[in-house]
Amino acid sequence: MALFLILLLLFATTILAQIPRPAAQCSGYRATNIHEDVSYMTADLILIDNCSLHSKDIQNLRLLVEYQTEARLHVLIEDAQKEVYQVQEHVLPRPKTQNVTANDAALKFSFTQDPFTFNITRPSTGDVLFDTSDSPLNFESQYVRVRTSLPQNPNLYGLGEHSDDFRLPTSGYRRTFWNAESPFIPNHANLYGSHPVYFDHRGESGTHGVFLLNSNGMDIIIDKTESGQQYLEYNAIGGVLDFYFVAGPQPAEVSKQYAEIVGLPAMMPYWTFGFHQCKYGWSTIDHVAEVVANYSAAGIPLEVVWGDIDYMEEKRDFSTDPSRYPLDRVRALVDNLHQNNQHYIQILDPGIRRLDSYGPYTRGAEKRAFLRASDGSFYRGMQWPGEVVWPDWFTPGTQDWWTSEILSFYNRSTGIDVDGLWVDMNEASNMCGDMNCLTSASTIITTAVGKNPHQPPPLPPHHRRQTTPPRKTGHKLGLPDRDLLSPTYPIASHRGPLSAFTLYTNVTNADGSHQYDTHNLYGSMMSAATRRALLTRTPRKRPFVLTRSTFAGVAAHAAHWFGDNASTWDHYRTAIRQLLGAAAVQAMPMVGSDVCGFNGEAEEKMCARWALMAAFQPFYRNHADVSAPDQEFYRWPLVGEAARKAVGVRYRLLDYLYTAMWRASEQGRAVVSPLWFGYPGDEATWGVQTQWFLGEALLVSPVVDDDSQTVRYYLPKDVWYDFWTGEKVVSAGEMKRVEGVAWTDIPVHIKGGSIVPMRANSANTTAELRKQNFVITVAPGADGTARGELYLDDGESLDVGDKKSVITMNWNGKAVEASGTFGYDTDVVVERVVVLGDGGSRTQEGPWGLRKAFTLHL
Ligand code: MIG
Repeated sequence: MALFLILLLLFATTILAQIPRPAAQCSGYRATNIHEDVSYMTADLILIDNCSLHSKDIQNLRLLVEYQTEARLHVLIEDAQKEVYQVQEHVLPRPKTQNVTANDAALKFSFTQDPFTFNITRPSTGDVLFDTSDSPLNFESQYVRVRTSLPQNPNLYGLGEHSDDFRLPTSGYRRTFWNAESPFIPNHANLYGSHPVYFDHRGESGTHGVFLLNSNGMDIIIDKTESGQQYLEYNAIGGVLDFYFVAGPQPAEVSKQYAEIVGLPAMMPYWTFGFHQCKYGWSTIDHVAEVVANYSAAGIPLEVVWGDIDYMEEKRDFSTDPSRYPLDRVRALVDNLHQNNQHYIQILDPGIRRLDSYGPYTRGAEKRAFLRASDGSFYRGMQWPGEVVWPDWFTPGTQDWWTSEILSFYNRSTGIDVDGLWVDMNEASNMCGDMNCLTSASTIITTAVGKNPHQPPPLPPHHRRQTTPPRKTGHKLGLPDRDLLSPTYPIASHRGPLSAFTLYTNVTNADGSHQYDTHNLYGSMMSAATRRALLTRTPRKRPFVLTRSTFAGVAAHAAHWFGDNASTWDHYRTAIRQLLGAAAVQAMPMVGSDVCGFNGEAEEKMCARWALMAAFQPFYRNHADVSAPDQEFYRWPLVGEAARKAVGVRYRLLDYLYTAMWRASEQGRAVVSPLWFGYPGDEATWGVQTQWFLGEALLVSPVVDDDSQTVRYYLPKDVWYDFWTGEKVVSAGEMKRVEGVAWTDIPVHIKGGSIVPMRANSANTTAELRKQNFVITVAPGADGTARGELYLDDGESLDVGDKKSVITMNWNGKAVEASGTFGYDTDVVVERVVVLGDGGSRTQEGPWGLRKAFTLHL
């Protein structure tokens, strides 16, 4: 591992040392045949002069501009022949246009004709949001470039997945999109997912979002020209320019508008908000049973236990190791968990062992479910089980096969009754370091070989050849005659060439598209296929899928964790930045890091802090590598104490979190947001990346410095209440410094003007939690009023129909009026209302039922 790390670092530094080249100027395109209507316009774009910077110029382009909604403007520049690859509609369904009149829209498109350049403005303020006039566009077969000028030092966020600052650097910064297995989540590197969306926050004058719907490998450069002009530049190695601009103007509205484009996140089952424990390296089922027992003995609620690849026989999907994880013992454990209202999830990898005696392989082969090399044989590579083939998600046969393997292995009466599935290695990760699987540059391969006596000899070079099936124009599946292995424009992937450690990019998918264009979609497609399989297995319940690799829109199918971080304070802080990027910008609410860190040894105090911090983040799972010591919360007294407190308070707040999740799945409202979402005009908030809002009422401000008991956090100008003591804090917009924060404490504030529903008591499982009554906490704002919301349903149905309650609560200084819909039948009541205020809190005992509207008088 150490050698691997060093190689990785060497490689990353070589790449990072290169400064982005100044973009050469070509003459670009001329707009002709312009047709303007009230809600859209079209034009032909004709190449002015050959330029061919990196590949062949495309002569004729077509422009479409659509005023899709008042807040959303669509700008598509595609090749006139419609051959260039575009993300398949079934992979990412496009939002429908509502054809609003340009005059009613919040954004305005303008252009110059010769050369063609365009800009996007916000007429209400006159702000120029996007402006390509400084450099005409390049649209080549393997290189697409467009650059926008920006105001100096803009506040840009997003462009995940990365581990860098939440507010992106504004000079010399490059973001590469190429999904890659990325141990230790290095900075300034492409990680597991690609989300070409950024938010540009301009304080009082508004926030907008820019999404480039393009799955090709790309570098986005944020820098300044020699003359000091700020810009952001897209350099893609294929695909079209399919831009969506959303107007906000409030940051929270930009989140919603983006979620509407890529798809609203799937509603999560209630139990998935419980605490999860995982570990790579639980070598026997007995060990797992011990962990469960230890949690129980330690009095730390454990909701979900996970099975990493340890359960498998020779690391093969859909198998259990007969001696270490005998099927009947696994079944017994799962039964036991279920009897105790706990849950079980297992991992699946996409690499399928190529072996004639292995059913999942032979059945997949029959269904033609696997990717093929150019000679027609199955495309092969190396993964944990040895030589593998990979599912081709672009053919219906693959879904059938995947579903039927899942149905049979996870059969409730004969197999393992999992409650959800975890899909890993789906970048897709290939342990072959080079094109012929000959590289031993990475110790990963040696490890794999060492662990697997059946390692086949290196693969023949038959994968190198490339064929292009004859096709009609208009298919949008990719131009012919491209160099699908080594395009001239080298994106800066920290794993090296495009095909290194993944599927070779010249592999053709069943529909005729190529991995070159679809690489970044592999993980999302596997997530969607797994979700569909779970829906077939249990049609009326919400599936739960956790995925490592992602693309824009993945949250409609799956939750996501941030991959293989390390057990360091640095990655403890990184987890907050990643949370903000994913949840607030990329419309992925159900996310979290490996709590206490994946690689390396977790230290007690750090793990205690992490246990507390992650309790206030949506997906809450402790996980570690096979080479890391066990790090369950009960292993240290301090962490145990922190965890009991953390899980306890999280569970009391679970319905508050669940309500936020429901809002996200209904409307795209962010579950987690940065301070500036709440205080867009307050400049002091724009760079904050160590605090976050959970829902709209709770501001979490953990201690973030290494081994420190001092915290500095910002409280914007407002009325706040200490979450733990109820003490009122009126801030003029101040940095607070608190010393002596116990290792079992985390600062949290309630924003004035909020009502927070909480369960009166925590419980050992979420099933028990659902039986607890509520306490309503009212935190009046400066004007003396407050509002909040409570969503209730059965916690698991895919479609709850009318059987839900959406309760709006308003405090007017004297009473809480609760109204809304009350379709969820429950005996649970509001047992108490607490109003926070100057001289301490006032309490009124209930009960008030939750079956109809009620008023809580004080
Ligand atoms: O190459 O399944 O990110 O969470 O424990 C490592 C074993 C493979 C990587 C995942 C990690 C998981 C591990 N997997």
